[in-house]
Amino acid sequence: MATILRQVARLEFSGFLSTLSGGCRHGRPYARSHLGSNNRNMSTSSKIKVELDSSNGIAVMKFQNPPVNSMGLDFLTEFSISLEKLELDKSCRGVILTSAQPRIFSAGLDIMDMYGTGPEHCGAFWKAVQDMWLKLYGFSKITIAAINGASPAGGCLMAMCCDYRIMADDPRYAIGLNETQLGIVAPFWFKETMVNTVGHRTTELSLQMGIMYSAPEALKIGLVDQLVPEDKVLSTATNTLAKWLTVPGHAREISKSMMRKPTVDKLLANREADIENFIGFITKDSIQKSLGMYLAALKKKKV
Ligand code: CO8
Repeated sequence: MATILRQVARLEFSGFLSTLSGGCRHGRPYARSHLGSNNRNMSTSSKIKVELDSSNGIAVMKFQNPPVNSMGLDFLTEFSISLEKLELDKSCRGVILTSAQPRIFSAGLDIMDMYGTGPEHCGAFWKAVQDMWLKLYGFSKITIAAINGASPAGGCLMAMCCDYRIMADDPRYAIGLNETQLGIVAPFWFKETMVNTVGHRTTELSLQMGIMYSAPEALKIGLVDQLVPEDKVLSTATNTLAKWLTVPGHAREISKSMMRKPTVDKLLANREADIENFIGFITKDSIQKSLGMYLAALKKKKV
């Protein structure tokens, strides 16, 4: 555990250092890139590309973690650092999450981080999952998910944390919390994020059955807000964010916090217990067996 925490601390510190040194120009923490006069490339890693357009204050975080944008410990740590930087950057007014991988927004948490890795790694991993959720669900600026592909489990959670969801209008792409299909249980804060998005009854059905919804079904239950052709997902997200920016910022921000703070506070008050609970659950022989079977089926394309 100590080794992993040290690694995470190093990553955080190097992110902090790059904020200070990586081009602290005119009081702004990032260097201008070659991308064009309005775009600053703010990437802290190769797994997530971050570009901020200074003409409109809109940042795009593009997941580029092949093959399926699974969220392992490194990905999650880098995500949280990048988001924290955007929260602190006064020139950023809103963030769009999307994928650079074809057909996949994100395959969710990296199952390999939970399978056969032992309690220490699982604890550090779960803390990184909590960090991602706390930062994204509690993010004060506007967030839009531009869902351009499949989005199971953790991918769905990330999308639900955003203020608005635009999905590619393609029935082959599915989104949902499918944890029970893996023999695992979504924790209370996954559940509450979904309740806050689609309501109690739909969440109960979804969680018990581990339902993955096609894009049209997801629109019908309100899991996503809008479907557009795939090649319009990002431009629609940008236009939508620009519209949201016309609302007085302080009033929108307080309204967002009013809706979400009780859920955020609940996890903040129970972080350690939630980590212990996760470790105890995920390291059980029976749960490891379920994960192993799911992985084998995934590799044989039977999922
Ligand atoms: N983690 C690790 N590896 C993965 C994952 C994942 N989430 N998803 C896919 N992979 C691997 C596959 O095994 C495959 O590996 P290999 O090349 O070695 O065979 C490779 O990535 C490519 O996958 P596919 O061939 O399946 O790619 P496709 O383009 O055909 O399909 C999909 C992409 C639709 C994303 C498909 O891979 C899929 O459905 N993946 C499963 C996604 C899933 O079920 N995720 C759930 C993760 S659990 C989670 O996010 C929340 C857990 C909460 C824990 C609570 C416990 C208390």
